[in-house]
Amino acid sequence: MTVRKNQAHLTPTEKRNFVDALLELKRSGRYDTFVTTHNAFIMSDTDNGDRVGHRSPSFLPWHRRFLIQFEQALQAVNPEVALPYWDWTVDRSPTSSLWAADFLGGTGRSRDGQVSDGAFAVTAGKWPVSVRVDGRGFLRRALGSGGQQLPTRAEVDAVLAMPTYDTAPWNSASDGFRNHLEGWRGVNLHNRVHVWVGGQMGTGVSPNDPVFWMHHAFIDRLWAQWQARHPGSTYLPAVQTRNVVSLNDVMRPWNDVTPADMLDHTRHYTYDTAA
Ligand SMILES: [Cu+2]
Repeated sequence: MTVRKNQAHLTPTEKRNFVDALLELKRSGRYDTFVTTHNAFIMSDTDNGDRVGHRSPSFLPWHRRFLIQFEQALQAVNPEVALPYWDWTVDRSPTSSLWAADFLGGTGRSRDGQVSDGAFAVTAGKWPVSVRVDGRGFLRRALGSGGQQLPTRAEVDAVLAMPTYDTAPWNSASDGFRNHLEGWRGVNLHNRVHVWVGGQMGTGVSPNDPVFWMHHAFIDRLWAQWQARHPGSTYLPAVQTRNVVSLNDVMRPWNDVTPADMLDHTRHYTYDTAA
């Protein structure tokens, strides 16, 4: 059974296995297919039109399915690997071990944002950024440079306390748990973390940065925590609704999975701790 652990608690061997599996997916070309898929949905998900991956109720089940598929690709390289999660309410500094050279490498240099240490630095030769929205083919970051802080535990708890999963109009204007977690409304959790990392993480090709998976694994864990806190609440909308994925509609691009299928993560993996 796959157990997703807090990245801060990984052993040196677990870190190396994770990094090596990422590099192998990159080398084989498989990694970039995930970046391409994510960007296609970022480009097509709109507030007043069809929306599946983002700014809609299916943001959470869509990313859960996307991460499961990615984790399965990693496990085809090394069955020991599971996706770690990054609790950015605790590990909230550019000096966290997450950003050390033996794991993801650090922030970008001031001149052009280029990450210059660790396995994902372009100078290490194994992490070309090929699926891109500008001319720069190297991994970039600007950790915390926008002046914003990462969300606090208190801010997370206030969002976890919201009892309603999502509300009409089911987009970036909605009230409810999903949109506050996604960050278009309120204190801003998920979106703010993308901006805090900067570089490709602030764009539609955000999966170019391996921290994407750890950020989304933590968002996914917060969804599981919300479910545990609100056992009487469930995914909404439950009935068919124009332009959005209701409980029993299939989701693109897989077309064989519904939000209902994604509600119980324990069929696929567990977390190291429940809370
Ligand atoms: Cu995201």
